[in-house]
Amino acid sequence: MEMFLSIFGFFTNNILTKPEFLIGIIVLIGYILLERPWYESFSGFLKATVGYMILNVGAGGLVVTFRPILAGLNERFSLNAAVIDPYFGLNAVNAALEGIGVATSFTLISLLIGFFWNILLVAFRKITKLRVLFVTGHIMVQQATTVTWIVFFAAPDLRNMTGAAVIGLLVGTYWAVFSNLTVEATENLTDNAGFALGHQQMLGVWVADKLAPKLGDPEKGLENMKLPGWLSIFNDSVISSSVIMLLFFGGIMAVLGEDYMRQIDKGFAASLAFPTYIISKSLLFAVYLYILREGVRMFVSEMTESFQGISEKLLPGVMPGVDCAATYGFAPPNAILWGFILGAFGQFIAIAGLLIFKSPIMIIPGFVPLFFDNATIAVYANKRGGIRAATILPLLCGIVQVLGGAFAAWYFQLYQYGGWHGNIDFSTLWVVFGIFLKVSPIVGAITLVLLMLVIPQLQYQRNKEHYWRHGE
Ligand code: ASC
Repeated sequence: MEMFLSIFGFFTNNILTKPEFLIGIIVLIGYILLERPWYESFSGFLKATVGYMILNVGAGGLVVTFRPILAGLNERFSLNAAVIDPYFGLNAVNAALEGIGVATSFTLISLLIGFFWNILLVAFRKITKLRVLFVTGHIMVQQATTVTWIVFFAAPDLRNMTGAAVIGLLVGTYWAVFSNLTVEATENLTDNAGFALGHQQMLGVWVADKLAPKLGDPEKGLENMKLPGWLSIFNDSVISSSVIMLLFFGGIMAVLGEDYMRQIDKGFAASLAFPTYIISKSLLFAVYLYILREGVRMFVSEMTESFQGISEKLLPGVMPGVDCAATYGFAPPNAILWGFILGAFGQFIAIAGLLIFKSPIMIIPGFVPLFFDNATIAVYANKRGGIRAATILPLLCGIVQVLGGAFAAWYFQLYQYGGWHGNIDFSTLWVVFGIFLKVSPIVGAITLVLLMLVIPQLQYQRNKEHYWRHGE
């Protein structure tokens, strides 16, 4: 048992939570199966791994730089609000688990069970009709953690290994089924690049992809939006993201004030003036977005090519579920910013609603759901319904993120620990799941898993001919 656990520990810490290696190894295997010379396979491994690491530098830089600024509003003004952001959600759950005297390692056990369950579901794809292996490790950690709390909160009797198995089955089925639900939309967006989403807005993307054509015209997309005269400088995404973020985050930093920023940011050199600090911090947005897109380009092109090997020879019809940022290379850059702005509008409208109706729960926007969910929804919405869909859907998503997040923070009692996961699937789908589980833990969990497993069957029935695009 000891050895088993240490092998699992090694696997979790070195491969599962390091998606760059998981992707790199998948690419390597793909090239070997395509019988490429060893040096080409090796360079494919390196380019995919480095590409993913570059993506991580961009995404991580955005998160680390801008998350504390939004969250700072809470602390600076003692708002006692819950921050809707998966990193705050993770801390809240760990604190809550400690609060009820339960080891936080349950979250990792559930994560492993979920991952292997996902593999099994895909291995039996002839029966399950599931085509995607979720490989985004840091997201799996966050989601397994939140679901651990949802189950342990709903069913105190399940605060044990049986509970960990229930959580693993629930979350693993969610990974397999909902990433599978994004296949068609992602293939359409990327012109069959061979991956699906393995992230936090998979239901959101499916809904957006279905609603977008009803809301607008794909011919009138953001890529065709050409601003006239001097405004044309904003057609360049470096300019538009710099200016927008200077206004948005610059404004917030100015409100937070120099003293507070010096307090929370140890990198704020004593010799640096506040205005210079604000400008350089805000411009980092454009820098990280640029880096992120370069990384995406590098690893996606390797993955697309090598995955033919896997889908032809090893696992016909299977594809990886990857970070939402992978889709940003397939959209005009202004779609990403557009989603962010409209999502922010939506969130502010909903927060104003909470204030006006004197909600006992107050919410502070979290950077991760605000940016990554809404940018992703806008990317898919724009593809199928142009600028109108890319305007309406992130706006609605922002509203639901706040209202659903407020309800979840209250219902699951994580409010007192300061945060809730906050991504759109966790402010909608998982709230409903949680209520279900509270009413009837074991029967509820079995029913939910079975209901989820029906979804790919329906997808298959509707689209038998093109379902297995890469063979089978
Ligand atoms: C998340 C999360 C991140 C980002 C990143 C986007 O949900 O936890 O760090 O989105 O995965 O590229």
